[in-house]
Amino acid sequence: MMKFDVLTLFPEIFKAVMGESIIGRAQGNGLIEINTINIRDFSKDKHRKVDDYPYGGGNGMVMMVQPIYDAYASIVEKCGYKPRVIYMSPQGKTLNQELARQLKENEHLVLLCGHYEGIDERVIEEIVDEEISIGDYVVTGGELPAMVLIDCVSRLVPGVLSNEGSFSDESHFEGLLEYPQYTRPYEFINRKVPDILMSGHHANINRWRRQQALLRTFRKRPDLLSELELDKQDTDLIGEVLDDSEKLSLKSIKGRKM
Ligand code: 4H6
Repeated sequence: MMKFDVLTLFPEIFKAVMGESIIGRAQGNGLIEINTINIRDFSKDKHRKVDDYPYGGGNGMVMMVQPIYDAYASIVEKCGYKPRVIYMSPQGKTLNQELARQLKENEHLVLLCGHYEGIDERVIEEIVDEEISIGDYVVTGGELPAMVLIDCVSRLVPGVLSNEGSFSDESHFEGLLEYPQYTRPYEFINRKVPDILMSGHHANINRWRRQQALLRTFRKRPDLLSELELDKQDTDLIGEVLDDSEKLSLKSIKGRKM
């Protein structure tokens, strides 16, 4: 069981989005738990105010220390220890599959979602252990990034994906992109499924899939390929399907960080 507590002004978004599909089922199965804590419930203001004007002037509003700190303290009080707190922010370390694997090792994570122009720096200093970004762009609140992180980490929790180990085979496993997938019908607007997949020869199919994964990664994301050590088998495999100029370019990225 992995537990996520989310500090947010918009708890309903989480209930709606994370209540569906694989993540919804994982919650139902007790494999993960996602609790939302409405920061506004901890406002001491009669109008439930949680933001104020920035000291020094400037545009927008800043989320106040007190409601966030008290919301966090309510979690600590309930669980009896200080769980790891992650602040979703454009200034954080970029989330990738490697970081997701590390995060999965935590039994309990608290995700802090900012809004407006962000949060008073002092609450970040006081409670935040790690700042994480989902990529180099800005969205209006930390909620969507938090949901991306929860989804990405939860699918690594054993049992969450019905087909156990199906994630080990795919996408960023070993740093390669996924091979192409096909299902019925066999023919669609003159495009047939590759013969090899119809052959029933599983060794050849696995070899072809590996070749396609290498080829796609080389063509679409050469930056990922340059992070990997290709052994001779893989180099020969992709070499079968590259033209001469691609072979040269593969040589130039191999063993060199781009
Ligand atoms: C913290 C600080 C995360 C959170 C500022 C959050 C992108 C990511 C936010 C802000 C986020 C990411 C508030 C600054 C709106 C811009 C919420 N955006 N912003 N890349 N936004 O993970 O104005």
